[in-house]
Amino acid sequence: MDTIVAVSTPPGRSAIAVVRLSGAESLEILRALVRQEEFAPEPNRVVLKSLLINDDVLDQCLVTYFRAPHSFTGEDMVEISCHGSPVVLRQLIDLIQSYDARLAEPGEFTLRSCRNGKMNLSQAEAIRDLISAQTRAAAVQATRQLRGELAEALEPSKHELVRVIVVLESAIEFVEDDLPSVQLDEIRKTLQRLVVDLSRLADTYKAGHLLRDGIRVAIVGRPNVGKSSLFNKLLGFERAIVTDVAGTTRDSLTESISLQGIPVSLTDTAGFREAGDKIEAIGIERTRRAMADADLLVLVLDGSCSLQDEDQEILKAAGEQAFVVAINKTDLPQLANMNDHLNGAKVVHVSALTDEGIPELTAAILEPFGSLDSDSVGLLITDSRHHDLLARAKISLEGAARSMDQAAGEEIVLADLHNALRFLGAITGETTSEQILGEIFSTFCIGK
Ligand SMILES: Nc1nc2c(ncn2[C@@H]2O[C@H](COP(=O)(O)OP(=O)(O)OP(=O)(O)O)[C@@H](O)[C@H]2O)c(=O)[nH]1
Ligand SMILES: [Mg+2]
Repeated sequence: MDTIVAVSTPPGRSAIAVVRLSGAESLEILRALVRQEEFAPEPNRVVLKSLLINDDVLDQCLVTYFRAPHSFTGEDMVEISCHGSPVVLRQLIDLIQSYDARLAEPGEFTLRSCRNGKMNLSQAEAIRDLISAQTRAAAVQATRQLRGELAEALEPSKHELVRVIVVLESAIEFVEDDLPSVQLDEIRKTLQRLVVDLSRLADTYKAGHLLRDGIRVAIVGRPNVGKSSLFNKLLGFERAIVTDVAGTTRDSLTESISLQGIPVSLTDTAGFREAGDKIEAIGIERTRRAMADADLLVLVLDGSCSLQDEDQEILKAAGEQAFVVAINKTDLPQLANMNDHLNGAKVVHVSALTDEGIPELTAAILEPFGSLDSDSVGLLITDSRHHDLLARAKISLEGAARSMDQAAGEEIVLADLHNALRFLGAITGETTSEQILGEIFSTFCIGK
């Protein structure tokens, strides 16, 4: 394997930046950098060294040597913690490249770690997810996957599947007659159980992907009902302008927040009405777009006024989309009959002025997505690739069960069972092709 190098810390100026090297030449390159041919650092021990460039000191750094196989990648590695100066880093990377190392591809350190059996593919993906986690709950799930929980959860199913395959394979090889019906029944039951187990795991994706990717929520309603006031309340600071002038918000505003550990991208929109001028018309067009993009709408009504045509319009525009109705301004005298027009939609009464009902609004926003309190939920499938492979494994198992019911030959049943095993193996990377591996690791950043 050639030796690779990358800056593993983010670009920009910082107190410290870390440069990583991995590959057989790592130690030789370190020796060249410190200009000591005999330099024999103790593995895993940090030492202070001056790195030299054209006889000048480039920087004083802490360097650590990790000897194969006891390193992140399983290869010889060197980590250099230098000062986080883009000028130093540029020169250092150029210098290292002149000593027989090349720039690492995205995710290449982790890819090597997988190839050398230091971690499986789902663990490598967990590193990526942990780094990009937006909330604590998402980070908790990534850490669980990093510890190998997903691979562990799949192990019993894979084990059972292999057992069934062995029975059927040996039936073809050695048994003259068909398998006895008791044994066939047992296999059928095992397949059913596997389908149930894999479905249960696959179903956690509904919640799991929200934890990773978050949900998009748009606050909509006619002008002056208090959309921006509620937006600011949910955000926890005065982001949007609030006035008593109808049509205050002209453009959509989006901010990221965490609601009980779920990343939420929250959008405040321009009030929905017949546009008064060109700017407002564009704003309202953007409201329509935000509505179409949202996973959930918070439809705001003013509880102190009767329902108006514009309110009906927005209810109609919401159409089939998931929405929660927030009847705002409960601190003012309320008109009683509003619920009659809402066809049983989920309704919460709130006041952006007094904070009444804000926790209920938060709960109503999250309700359609299930409870995801990070400490009480089990392992969740968060990655669409894993979900897809589980679904495919399940389909193959169902196919195998059907073939058995139709008394098809063992070969036909086995083809589906082998497919199922391959799909499960691809989750942890045992049966993942080089091309797919390349695609997965290209989603990593450089230096990881
Ligand atoms: N009494 C009372 N007034 C509120 C409440 N929420 C908002 N308001 C007032 O209603 C007016 C409109 O509030 P905004 O938050 O700007 O309303 P909006 O829906 O964003 O309006 P546009 O941006 O024009 O579409 C302001 O004067 C707010 O102070 C509430 O819960 N109670
Ligand atoms: Mg507004």
